[in-house]
Amino acid sequence: MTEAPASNSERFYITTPIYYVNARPHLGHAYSTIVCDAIARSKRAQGVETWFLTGTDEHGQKIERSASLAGRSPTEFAAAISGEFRALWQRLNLTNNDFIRTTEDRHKRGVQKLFAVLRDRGFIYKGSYTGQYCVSDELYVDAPPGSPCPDCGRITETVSEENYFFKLSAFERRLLEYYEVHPEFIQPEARRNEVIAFVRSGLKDLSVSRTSFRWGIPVPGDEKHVIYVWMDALANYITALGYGSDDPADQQRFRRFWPADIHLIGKEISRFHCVYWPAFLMAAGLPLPRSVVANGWLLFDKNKMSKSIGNIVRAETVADVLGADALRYFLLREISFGQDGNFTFEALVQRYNGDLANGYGNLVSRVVAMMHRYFGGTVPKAGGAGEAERALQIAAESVIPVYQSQFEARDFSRALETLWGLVAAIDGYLTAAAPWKKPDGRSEEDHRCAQARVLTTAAEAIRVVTALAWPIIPESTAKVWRQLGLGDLAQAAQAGKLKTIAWGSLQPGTAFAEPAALFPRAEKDAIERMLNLENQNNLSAVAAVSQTAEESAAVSNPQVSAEAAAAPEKTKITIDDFAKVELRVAQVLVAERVPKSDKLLRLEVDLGDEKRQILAGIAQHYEPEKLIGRKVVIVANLAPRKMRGLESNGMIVAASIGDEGAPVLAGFLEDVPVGARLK
Ligand code: ME8
Repeated sequence: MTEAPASNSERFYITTPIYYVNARPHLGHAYSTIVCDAIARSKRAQGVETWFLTGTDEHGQKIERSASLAGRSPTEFAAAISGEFRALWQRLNLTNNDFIRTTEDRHKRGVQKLFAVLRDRGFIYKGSYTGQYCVSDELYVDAPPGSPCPDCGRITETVSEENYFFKLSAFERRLLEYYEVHPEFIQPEARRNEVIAFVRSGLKDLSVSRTSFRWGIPVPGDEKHVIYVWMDALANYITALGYGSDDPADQQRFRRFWPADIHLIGKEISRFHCVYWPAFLMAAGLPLPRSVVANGWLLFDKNKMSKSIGNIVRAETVADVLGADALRYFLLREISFGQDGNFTFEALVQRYNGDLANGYGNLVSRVVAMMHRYFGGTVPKAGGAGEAERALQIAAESVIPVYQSQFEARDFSRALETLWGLVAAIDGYLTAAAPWKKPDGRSEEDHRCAQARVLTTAAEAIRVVTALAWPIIPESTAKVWRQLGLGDLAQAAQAGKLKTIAWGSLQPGTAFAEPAALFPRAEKDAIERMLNLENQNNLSAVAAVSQTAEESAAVSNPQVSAEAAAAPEKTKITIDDFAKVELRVAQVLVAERVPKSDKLLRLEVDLGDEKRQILAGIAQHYEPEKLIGRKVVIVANLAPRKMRGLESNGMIVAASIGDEGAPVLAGFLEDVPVGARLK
C-alpha cells in the first residue's frame, strides 16, 4: 500500500531535515527547525496529537573527512556536534518530541531492515559503479571526470567500486503519476516543477552502497559495503518512529504517526526527498509522506548562508543579545516562506525595536502597569461597551480567522503582519481613549468607569494577540499570559484551551501578576555586540582547530613535545607551534584580477570539504587563467582579513625569490588529493 491515507485531522507528524554534523549549527538550520516548531505548537494548540522530529545525520564520507581534519574519531566528532544542535534547540525553546542520531542502534536496525526489505522484494541488485561523486552533497553526478558538481560547483571525485544498486529507473512512471494525482505532495509549485522536470528527463538506477570507506551502516549480510548515506539519512523519518523495532510500543508509534504530514526541508534537497525517498517507500510497500515542503534560503551578504561559504551567523549570538523569541519572530516575519530572504543585523534590530520592544512589549507593559495603578491589579467589572470598544472587538474577531488561515497556508510573514495590525489597533484605541487623563467636566465615577472599560477591553485584545502569537514567540507570550493572571500558557495550550480563541474570556476579578520586562529596547550597540560575539566565536573556532592539531601532534609524538616543553629555544619553534599552522592542499576553481589593483588576484579554491575565497598578491607574476585547476598549498586557519573590500580567508604559500621577492607557488611532483594536510 503506497497511497498516503487522506490527511488525518487528529494526528500530525512533522520533521526537519536531519543536519550534518560536519560543522556547528547556524541560522539556516535554526530557520527550518523554528518553522517546524511553530507549526507543531500551533497543531498542538488546536488539540491535534503532534509528533515533531529532528536530529543529526552522522555517517558518510563528508563527516569522516571532517572528523579526520579535526584530528578526532568520527564517533567523538559526531557526538560533539550533535550535542551542539541539541543544546541549541533547547535554547530556542523548540518542542521536538524526539531527536534522532543516525549513529543510534535503533536507527541502524531500521535502516538495515529497509535495505533487506528492498533487496528481498527484488529492487536491489549488485553491480559496479564508475563515475563521479560529490562528497560535499553526497551525490552521484552523471558527468565526465573532473566535472564540477551541478549543485554546489565543487570538483567531483571519480569513484570506481562494486556497489549495490536500487532500481530507481523502475519508478519513473509511478512517481510522475503520483505527482499528478497528489499536487500537494511537493510544495511550493516551483520545487514541484523542478522535480517533475528532473524525473521526466529519465531516472537511472541509483548506487546505494559504498566500499571505499567504513563510516556508515553495513549492508546486512555483506559487511564490506556501507549503505549510501542518503538512504541511511532519509530512513530516519521512519526509524525514529519505531520502524524495524520489535517493541510493541515502537510499532504502535510507527502505525500511529506514519505517514508524515510534512517533511520540511531546504530547497536544495528536494530531489532526495521527492524522488529517492518516495521510490524507496514505494519499493518497500510503505505509505508515502503527505507532503514535502521546501523553505527558501536564508541569505547573508547575498549568498546562501552556509558553512562551506563561511558566511554564517550563529543563532546563539542573536539569542544572547535579543533573546530567542526575537530570532523566532524575525525569521518568520521577515522571510516570505518558500522564498529566499536576507538576514541583516540592521533589519533584525529594526524589527525587534519596532514590532517587539515598542510594539507588543510596550503595549503590554502600559496596560498591565495601569491595571495595577488604577485597580490594584484586579480586573474590574466593566460597564457596557461603547463604539470604540465594539470597533476593537470587531477588529480582533476578524483578525483571528485571517491570521489562522494565513498561518495554516504557511504565509507566516503575512499572518504576523495581520496580527501586528491588531497590536497597532489596540495601541490606537488606548491612545485615543487616554485612560490616564480625566477629561474636564467628567465626574470621578464616570472616569473610573471609563478606565475600567478601556483597560479591560485593551487587556482582552492583548489576550487574543498573545494566544495567537504563542507558537511563534512562546517565551514572551507565556510571560504576558502570567501577567494577565491567566496562569501557564503552555499548559493551557496542552489542555486544548487555545482551541478556539474567542473574544470575551478575561473575567472580572482576575488578578494580574507584577509587570515584568518583555523586550528591553535594543540600544545602538546591539549590532556591535552581535558582531563582536560572531568575531570572538570565529576566533575560538580557529583556536579550537589549532588546539586539536596541537593535541593530536602531542599524542602522535609525545616525546618530541615533552622535550620541547623541557627545553624551549628562543629562536626555534616547537613541533607544537608548527602543528598550529594548518597547511592544506587546495585546488583553484576561479582566478581573476581584483579591479583597480595591479597586485591582487581573487581566487576561489576548493579544499575538498569547503570552498574559500583567498586574495593573493601574485597578479604581476601569474596569469589568472593559467592558475585554474592548479593545486596549491594554503594556510587554512589564518584569521580572515579584508583587502579592497573583499574578504581573504587563508593564504597561498609561495617561495619568495630574488631582491624583488617574486612569488613562486608551492606545489607537488606527485598527484595529491585536494584537502590533504601538510605535516
Ligand atoms: O542536507 N537557509 O544537512 P545540512 C535556509 N543531512 N535553510 C538552510 C540554510 C539556509 N541558508 N542552511 C541550511 C543535509 N538550511 C542532510 C539532510 S535529511 C534526510 C538529510 C537548512 O546540514 C535547510 O533545511 O546540509 C537545509 O535543507 C538543511 O538545513 C541542510 O542541512
